[in-house]
Amino acid sequence: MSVKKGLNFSSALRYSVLFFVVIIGILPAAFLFSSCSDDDNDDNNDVVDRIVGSMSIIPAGTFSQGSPSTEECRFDDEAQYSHTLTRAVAVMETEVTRQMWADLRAVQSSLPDDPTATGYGPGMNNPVQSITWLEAVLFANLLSIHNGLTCCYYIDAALSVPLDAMNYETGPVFCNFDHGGYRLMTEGEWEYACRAGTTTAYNSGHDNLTCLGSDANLEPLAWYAENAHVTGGLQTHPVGEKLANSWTLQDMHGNVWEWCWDWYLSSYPDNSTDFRGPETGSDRCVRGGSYSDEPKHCRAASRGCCEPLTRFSDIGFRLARTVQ
Ligand SMILES: [Ca+2]
Repeated sequence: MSVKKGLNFSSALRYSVLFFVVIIGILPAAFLFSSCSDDDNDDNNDVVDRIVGSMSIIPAGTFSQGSPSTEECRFDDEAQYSHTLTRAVAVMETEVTRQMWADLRAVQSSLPDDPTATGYGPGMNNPVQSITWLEAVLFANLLSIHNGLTCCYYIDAALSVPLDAMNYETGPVFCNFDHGGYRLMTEGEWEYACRAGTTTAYNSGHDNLTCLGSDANLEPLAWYAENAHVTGGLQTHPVGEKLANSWTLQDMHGNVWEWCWDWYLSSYPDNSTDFRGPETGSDRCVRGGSYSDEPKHCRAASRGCCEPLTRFSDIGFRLARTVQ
């Protein structure tokens, strides 16, 4: 037989204490998830984000950015230099998908509609595309807010006014790379993450066999112009279907070009540390090639650039976080 106990004074006192403990715990948490300027969860070493999925920790290191002079169909803006990256970053294993966009919008209603031109990739697991650079950094800040992380993007040089849905199209954008929130990678970080220690044209350890047309060395790694046909023409494909590099990153070659932080500069610096591009410019860099590109544009060293407000169906993005 069970006995249902009444609530005596002692129990009421305990429940009252419990109530206030819960309230005191909830209020700061609620504030944390609505602000862009709180402390980062530095002790949160999770590599699976609730919105954007698995992230791989990419260690600091030094590598040769660019392509060797012997690489086939390279371009003049790829001259190699030694680049040291002093910060470890967590990098999304895939490009941002339409489902990720929808999931963030469900909890951050100021995020604009998914800009994807669905005629070039309708599936929810296909990458977001036709996105402007400014929309990409807005997504990053809103994801930081959702996860209680300090935002990286600001609209003032003093880094005091966070970029948000009301101001993201108004002016210059500044990045605090010391903050732990989500951000685009620099070009150097992107190529370092793509190569995963390789020095070849592709991150599998193989060079390209051709500049145009079908390339058997690219086929396992990328959706590109020779294999991305579906009924109706060339399209993006669901993320994560091609082989990962040794740092578990997929679709670094092909599917969609990925926005990076840097303003484009046609020449690299001499040996550099944490190079982040020029202070100003007209075009932001994109990397990796896309479903509509030939093999030469899908090489690890290949560089592209577009104006920040450009919308092309072959440009998407992936995010990273400074973790050390
Ligand atoms: Ca890609």
